[in-house]
Amino acid sequence: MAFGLGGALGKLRAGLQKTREKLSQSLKGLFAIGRKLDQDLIDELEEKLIAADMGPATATQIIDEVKAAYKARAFKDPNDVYVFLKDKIRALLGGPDAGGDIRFAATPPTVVLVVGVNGSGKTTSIAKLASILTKEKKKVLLAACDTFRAAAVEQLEIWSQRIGVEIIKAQTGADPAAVAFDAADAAVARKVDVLLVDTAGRLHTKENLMQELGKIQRVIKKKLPDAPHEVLLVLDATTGQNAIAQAKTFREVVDVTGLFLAKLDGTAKGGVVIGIRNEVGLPVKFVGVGETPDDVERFDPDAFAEALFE
Ligand SMILES: Nc1nc2c(ncn2[C@@H]2O[C@H](COP(=O)(O)OP(=O)(O)OP(=O)(O)O)[C@@H](O)[C@H]2O)c(=O)[nH]1
Ligand SMILES: [Mg+2]
Repeated sequence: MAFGLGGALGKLRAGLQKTREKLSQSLKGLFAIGRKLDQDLIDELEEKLIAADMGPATATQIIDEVKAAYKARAFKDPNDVYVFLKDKIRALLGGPDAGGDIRFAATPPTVVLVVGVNGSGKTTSIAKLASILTKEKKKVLLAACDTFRAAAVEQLEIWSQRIGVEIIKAQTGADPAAVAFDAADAAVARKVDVLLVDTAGRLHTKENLMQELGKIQRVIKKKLPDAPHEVLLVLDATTGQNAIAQAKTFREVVDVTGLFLAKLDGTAKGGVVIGIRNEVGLPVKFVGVGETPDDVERFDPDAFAEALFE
C-alpha cells in the first residue's frame, strides 16, 4: 500500500481521498511556502472554512478560536495555524464516546437498531456490521423490519446468506414492530450475541413513518428492557449539510446513540463529519467506504484528522 500504510488506515485514507483533495486544494494558497502570517491569512481561512462542509456554525466556532489565538500572538508562522486547526478538529471529533465500537449489552443479546432516510445505506451497513461481528466470532441475527419497500427483505436475505447469519423476516406489508418483537424473542431463544435490526428508509419530515420507528423501539423494550443498546443512524456522506438536519430530527423519535457514515468513498464532503459531531453531539462509530461488506472502517478521530490533513 502507498506510503506503507496498510489495512485499516489505508482504507480510510482511500475513502477520504476526495475530501482531502478538496480541503488541500482550498487550503493550498494559505499554507504555501513563503506565505506570511497576517490578518489577510486569517480572513482567508475564515472564508475557506465557512465554505467547507462542516457547516457555518462549526466553522465560525473554529475560526473564532483561531482569531483569539492569533490576537494572543500564539502563532509564529502559518504552519502553527495549520497545526492548531488540525488539533482543533481532532479534539472536536474526539470525546468519551468517540470511536468505532458498538455498545454491547451487559448480558447478550445486544440489540442494534439501524435507522435512516431512504437509500442512505442502512441495509448495506448492516451487512458490514454483521461481517465485522461474525469475524469476531459473535453470533449474529438479522431482523428484516423493512416490510415496506418491495424486495427489501430479499436484499437483506441475500446478505444473510453470503455472510452466513440467520434472519427473522415476514412478508412485505407486515407490521415492522411485530417482526422486531419476534426477532428479539428469537435472539434470546437462540442465544444470539448481537441482533441487527434493519428498518425501512423514511424521510425525516414524514411524521407518521417517524412515529413507527418509535413504536419499533418500544416493542423491542417490551422484550428486552435495556434494548436497543445502540441506535445507529446511517447517514449518506454525499448529502453533506442535510445530514445534520436528519440527525436532529431522528433524535426526536428514537434515542440515536451513534452514527454510521456511509458512502464516504464517493464524496468530497467528508468534512461534514466535523459538523455533525459538533452540532449534534453524536459520535461517528463506523464509516462506509464502498459497497461490499468489507468496505467498512471503525471510526477513529485521530486517524480521521490525520487522513484529512495528510
Ligand atoms: N460507494 C458506496 N456505496 C454504498 C455504501 N453504502 C451503501 N452503498 C450503496 O448505496 C445504495 C443504497 O444502499 P442500501 O443499503 O440499500 O440503502 P438503504 O438505506 O438500506 O435503502 P432503503 O432500504 O431503500 O432505504 C446501494 O447501491 C449500496 O450499494 C458505501 O459506503 N459506499
Ligand atoms: Mg434498506
